Amino acid sequence: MTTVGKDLDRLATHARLQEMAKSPYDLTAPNSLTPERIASYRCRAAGIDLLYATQRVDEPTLDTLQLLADESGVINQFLAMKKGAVLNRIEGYESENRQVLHTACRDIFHPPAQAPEASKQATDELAKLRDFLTELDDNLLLNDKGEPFTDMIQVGIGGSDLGPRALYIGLAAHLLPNRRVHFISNVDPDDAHAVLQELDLSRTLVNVVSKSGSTLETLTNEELVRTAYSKAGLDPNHYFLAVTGTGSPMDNPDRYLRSFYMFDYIGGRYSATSMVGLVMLGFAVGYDAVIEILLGANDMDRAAEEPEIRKNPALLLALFCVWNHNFLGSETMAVLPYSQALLRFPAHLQQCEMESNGKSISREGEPLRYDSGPIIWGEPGTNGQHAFYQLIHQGTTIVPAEFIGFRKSQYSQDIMIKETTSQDKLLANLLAQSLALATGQKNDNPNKRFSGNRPNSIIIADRLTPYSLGALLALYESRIVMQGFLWNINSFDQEGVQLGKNLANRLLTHLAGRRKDPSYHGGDTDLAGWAMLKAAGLMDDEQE
Ligand code: G6Q
Repeated sequence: MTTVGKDLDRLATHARLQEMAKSPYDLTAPNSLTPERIASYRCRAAGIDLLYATQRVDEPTLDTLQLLADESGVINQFLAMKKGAVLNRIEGYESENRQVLHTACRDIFHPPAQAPEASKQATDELAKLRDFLTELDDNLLLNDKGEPFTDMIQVGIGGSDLGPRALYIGLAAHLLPNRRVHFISNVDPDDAHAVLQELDLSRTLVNVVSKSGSTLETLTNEELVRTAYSKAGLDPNHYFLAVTGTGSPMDNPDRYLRSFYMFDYIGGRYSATSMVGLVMLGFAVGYDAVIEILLGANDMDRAAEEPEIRKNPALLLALFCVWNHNFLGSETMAVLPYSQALLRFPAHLQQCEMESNGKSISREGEPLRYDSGPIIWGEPGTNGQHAFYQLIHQGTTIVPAEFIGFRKSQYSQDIMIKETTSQDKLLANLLAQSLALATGQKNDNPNKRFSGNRPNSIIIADRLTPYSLGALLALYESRIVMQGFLWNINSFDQEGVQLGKNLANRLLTHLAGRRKDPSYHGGDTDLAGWAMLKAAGLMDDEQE
């Protein structure tokens, strides 16, 4: 089953939106943000509210965005994806040619599953995980000295690190007693050293996560950590777990205490709800919390099937991105969580969005005639307010923003000062920023003038919990793939990272060659690479 899309600029609605973009809704006009508008420009799914009165849209724009969604068949493509269509492909060219079934990992609550085989594989892995966690909880699985494990190191990079790490930090308030997780991702040896030096290795499990089982950074770090265990007199095979693709070079259960699997049809950056994230999260927050994450994600996945844009937050967010980016001309987008626990969520979204949608050819291999994915960036508020918000408010570039907040704090440990809690202060700031960006401020002094009309949305839920975090993750995953459908690009491969990897390997060949044989000269075959090594001072004896 394959699904072919249509280029954005070949849709009839494209020209209509271009026309509308000449005079978008003016948020600075008197009475533009009426209480009725604020109350009604709101959409809810899986416990998450999306407030969008501060976007530059009105009823005619929304109606036309609805037509755009219908005409591009975005929801049909989303449904096809969930049922196992081969969407990771470029028509007529060599490509990964795979299904895209991360949603199947959580389609386990409402049988029959949409992609039954994939959901069955997810359920089987979950059962293995539950057994493993029960052994740990019941002290049936102990270290060589008969003590329980208290720590875990996750070794992985990219999709095998960012999403899982963002979720772990997001759920630190839910940690089981005496459980902590640490991450080693960078091949920078200092990253590993900093983690290893503070741990009692004898009570630490190591979860090596690599779908391909062949990633340089991860394999290097695995060896580094294995060496540390051996030096400490510990047998690494009694401490190391693997999460990998079936048949990968890491699929070697003899080397690991346990092996868990993820599958070809789950892309790295979409893999946080596969074993890539769940083994570590199960250790940290327990199996029940893992199920809650999956439930939240599945509820949002189901809500994302809704064809009416006003009832589908993922689709609305995707359409606002296209509206702001392709029609109103913004180049970047800020994700601004008003929650310290979401510290690494923007970093995860950066990968998810930019690796997925940083493309310049269509699914037919043709150069795009319009922009695809924006640059994504962000930091938690209110800290960001004291850093880069100046540019968002008064800079020459318009940065559409997405604020994320929660009505209640995670720990409920708060202080009342001047009749308001810290949580009140946090949320008042979030709402104030949204209003300030939208409405701006007139002033005779140009230095104190705010132009306004800076579009933004608010995503708000009751509290950051395993359920709401699962729903939030799925909200973003779905909006990112929907944007890809609207742009008619393949959001599921990442050929753009290959060239740098290949060149790094070539440079490593030179370094190794020189280390083995001082007369080795790589400049014969690689003038530029060799010259770069010399200029950087990595070929000391060749310095002029
Ligand atoms: C994500 C990418 C990439 C990948 C890493 C790690 O979609 O494919 O970030 O996750 O390169 O790959 P492995 O899991 O195979 O080590």
